[in-house]
Amino acid sequence: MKKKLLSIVLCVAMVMSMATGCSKASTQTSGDNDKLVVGFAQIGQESGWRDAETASIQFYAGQKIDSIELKFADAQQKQENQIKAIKSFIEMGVDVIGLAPVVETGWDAVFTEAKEAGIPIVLVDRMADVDEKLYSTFIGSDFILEGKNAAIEMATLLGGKGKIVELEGTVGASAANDRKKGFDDEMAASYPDIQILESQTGDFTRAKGKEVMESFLKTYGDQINGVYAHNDDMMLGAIEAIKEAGLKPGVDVKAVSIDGVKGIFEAMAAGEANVTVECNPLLGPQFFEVCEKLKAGETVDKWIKSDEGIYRQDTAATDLPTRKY
Ligand code: GYE
Repeated sequence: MKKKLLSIVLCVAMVMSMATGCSKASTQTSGDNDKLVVGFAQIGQESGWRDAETASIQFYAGQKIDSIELKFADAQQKQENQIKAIKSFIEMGVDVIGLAPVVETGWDAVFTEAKEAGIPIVLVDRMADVDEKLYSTFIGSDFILEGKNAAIEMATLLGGKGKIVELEGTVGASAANDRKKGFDDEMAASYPDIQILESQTGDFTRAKGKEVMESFLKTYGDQINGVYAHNDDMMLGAIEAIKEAGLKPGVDVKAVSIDGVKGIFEAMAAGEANVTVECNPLLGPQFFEVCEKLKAGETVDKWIKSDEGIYRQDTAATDLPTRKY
């Protein structure tokens, strides 16, 4: 209950800061100078995963209030808001800009502005399709591998044969493009008897995931043997739709998704989902470590990969208490 109240207060605060434009990003500061000043342009609050990432970043900065000043902007899933936020960070003269790019393309101009101002850009959790010289590093996952692993898990659940539907993430997002590529390519290459009936975006949200699954169920009914979702939130929505259609998620319709949020572990423990391929959102410590290095003029690896596992129904109940997000 307390948590809910806190998130409502946070939402209101974020919406208020957006209402006056992204240049009014929220700031965690104690008023000292000589700190590491970081601007972070977050995507929004579309999923439990993203809330966990935001919390990780804000918590880390909050713990180091004497040495870190964090300017945080929530773009409500709009690229134009992220661009505005980056421009305002450039104007403020921050040391480093962190960005989780909502979509892959369209960043060249604003990244060039940052480069000309001498401010390094750190891509966090999603990639941008720009020249390597325009950003310092990407901290995040191998989405193609996640998609491939999801395909192998689905094929195992179906015994190599069946019909499935796919719920894609946000159109144009690297996490959606590559999770689709990894999954579809692996299916085409290794599992000729599994047919992808249809694939549509659910925008990484639970509500959209449910809505799209409802329409898949209307079209294909009990022909659907499995659903692959690019994130757990969409799967949680799809599970509701499957139940409302009188089918058993996890049994009649196998469920494989990506992220590893608590909600999907609960669903797996209840037998309503089968597998989640982990994607780590707790990137705060790594992010600020990289920012410190960049401020000190050190070079960093171009891709700092996350270490991730695969979790299945059989261990979900014992795994659940150990999950951090
Ligand atoms: O999987 C999804 C989120 O970019 C890796 O974005 C991230 C994805 C994550 O909304 O749940």
